[in-house]
Amino acid sequence: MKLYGYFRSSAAYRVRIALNLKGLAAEYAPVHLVRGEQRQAGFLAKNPQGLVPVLELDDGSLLTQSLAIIEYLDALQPEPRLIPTDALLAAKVRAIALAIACDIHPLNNLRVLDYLKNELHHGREDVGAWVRHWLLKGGLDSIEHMIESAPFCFGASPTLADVCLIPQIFNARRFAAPLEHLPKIKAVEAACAELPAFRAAHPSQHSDAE
Ligand SMILES: N[C@@H](CCC(=O)N[C@@H](CS)C(=O)NCC(=O)O)C(=O)O
Repeated sequence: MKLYGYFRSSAAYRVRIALNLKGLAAEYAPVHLVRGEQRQAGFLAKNPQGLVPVLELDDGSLLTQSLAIIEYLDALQPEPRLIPTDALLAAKVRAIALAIACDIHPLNNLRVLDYLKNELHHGREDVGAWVRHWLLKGGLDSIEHMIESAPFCFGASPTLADVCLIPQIFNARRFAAPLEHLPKIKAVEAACAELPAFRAAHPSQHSDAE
């Protein structure tokens, strides 16, 4: 398998954590998002959306969308399960994952921030305020109340919820969003930091880290 990603991409970070938790190896192929490599024809042929991650399977199949990729990995290698078999718990896990992937992350994506800067001519301070606002308001502030137990979002082992939360916390810290008022989120962050699978997936650990 080959994972197309970018060290700081939180969506690719989710897939790296999932691969590591499952002990699956994937070659890493960096796509430099700031230089616009995701919009070049060669990459658009892999993902017409021009977004990372893309997981290329050994038979050439191309998978896009981090949550779809992780669902595929969970089916391929069921242990450890990231989406619980219990339907009620699975719905709760997916609710946190989707709150991050559908409601928080798209508002803070590179192309959205570039549009604010380059087309609408907002300055760096405005863009930072936008990011912090949408990260917290109805975002991490709400997820704090959706976390049910310790040490991970839903008990003793990490699920898709933790896999999505940790990269979003990384983004929050990168943009200096205050997290002091979110004790459950900080506790999950501390628990995940103990696991080699999460540590090895951190953006600083990748060949394209800057
Ligand atoms: N919903 C997608 C989001 C993918 C996404 O937005 N990736 C970002 C990096 S985190 C990207 O490639 N951005 C490039 C751009 O904005 O031009 C997923 O979960 O895979």
